[in-house]
Amino acid sequence: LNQKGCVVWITGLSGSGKSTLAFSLGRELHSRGKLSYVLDGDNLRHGLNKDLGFKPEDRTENIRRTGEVAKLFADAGLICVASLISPYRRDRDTCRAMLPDANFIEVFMNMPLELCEARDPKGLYKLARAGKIKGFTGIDDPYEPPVNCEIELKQENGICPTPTLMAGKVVTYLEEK
Ligand code: GGZ
Repeated sequence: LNQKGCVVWITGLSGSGKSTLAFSLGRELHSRGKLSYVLDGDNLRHGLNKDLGFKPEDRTENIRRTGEVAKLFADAGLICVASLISPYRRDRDTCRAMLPDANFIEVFMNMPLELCEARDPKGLYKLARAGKIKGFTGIDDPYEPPVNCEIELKQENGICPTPTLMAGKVVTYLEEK
């Protein structure tokens, strides 16, 4: 295995396309013979992090644990793709600090709230607007956008790039580094 491990950390609002990008990236890397593993926030909350909710201290612990596991995968030589809202800048920086700086690639899914809310794949924004979910990111809980991310993905001329195109941008970045 001729491959150096790293962590690709995807942050953004619910419905911004983090999981879709993460799994698309996983497939793209696989097709190039690269070993990767996806740690998806929503999935981890069914297992490793099932004891955690969405209070700020729970999110912080969710991100810390996931960062530690991502570091283990990177140590093992894999490209670990983590997709979590990870709304607080300090928590993301905690994960960054666990690795040599070049091995932590922060990817910002910079999609407008209106787009995420219009997609609303699980109807959670609707519930949050109705006050049935409290502390929902972007509605009544903050999202702090990165100031130091390695890659920013956003709409171009009002159109969201396809997951394949976005995954390609990340792969290009990884290849160049
Ligand atoms: C944000 C919430 C909430 C609240 C449930 N706020 O888009 P989804 O549905 O499928 O994925 C979201 C997931 C967020 O988990 P993370 O581990 O990524 O969050 S964090 O990094 O902030 O710890 C969303 C769903 O859980 N969800 N309640 N209140 N998202």
